[in-house]
Amino acid sequence: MIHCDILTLFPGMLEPIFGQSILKRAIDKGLLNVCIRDLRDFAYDKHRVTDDVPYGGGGGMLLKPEPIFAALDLIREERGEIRVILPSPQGKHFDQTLAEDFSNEKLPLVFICGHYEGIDARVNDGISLEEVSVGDYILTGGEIPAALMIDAAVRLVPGVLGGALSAQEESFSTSLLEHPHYTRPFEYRGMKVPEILTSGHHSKIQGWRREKSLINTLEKRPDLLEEAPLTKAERLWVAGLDLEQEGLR
Ligand code: JF5
Repeated sequence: MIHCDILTLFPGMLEPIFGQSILKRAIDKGLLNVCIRDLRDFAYDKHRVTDDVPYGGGGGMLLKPEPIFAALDLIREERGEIRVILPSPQGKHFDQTLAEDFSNEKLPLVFICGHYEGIDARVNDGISLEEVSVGDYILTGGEIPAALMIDAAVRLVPGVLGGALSAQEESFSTSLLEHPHYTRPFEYRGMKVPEILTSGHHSKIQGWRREKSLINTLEKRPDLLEEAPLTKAERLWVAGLDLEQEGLR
């Protein structure tokens, strides 16, 4: 079970994401709890202002610290100890290992979604939090990164995916790309499904999938092969393929 609170100025960006498909089902099954909180509700001045101009000038707007501190105070009162995440291009990179870590987290995850030019630095300095980046590019806000991280984590919670095996099976073979998948029809626009997949010969199918997985990884993400758990025989076979590829270029 994953619990998360999301602090945002734009609840409407997140609501539909959690109201559909697998995330909705995870919530309905009690495997995910999401509490979207409008930061504006924690702006206590007359006009409920959440942003302001930066000291020193330079234009743009920053999120003010008070609504964020007030929201975290309330969440701590409600929930006790929490783990605070700040989506930011300056953070450590989100990856499958951190997704697994989030999926096993017993503390509520609290995401602070920044907007505009960023957030008053006192949020970062005054609160124990983890800055996490979902990639080296700049977005308009932290909502999409927050949803992305929750999505990656929740599919690892047992019972969330249809075939309980699917996520497990994958996480065994992390660091390798998948083999190609086929469904009906058997022939489409002259392209046939590899015969072996229709043979019913389970061990041969396993062997074929492993080969395709290795080839796919060599072609698209050769860097992954360094860390991947290959057998000696597989290493030799891949080295041979690599030379062959070299010759064909
Ligand atoms: C954000 C101020 C946060 O842009 C991002 C981001 C990029 N990679 N990972 C996260 O976060 C949103 C925008 C403005 C703070």
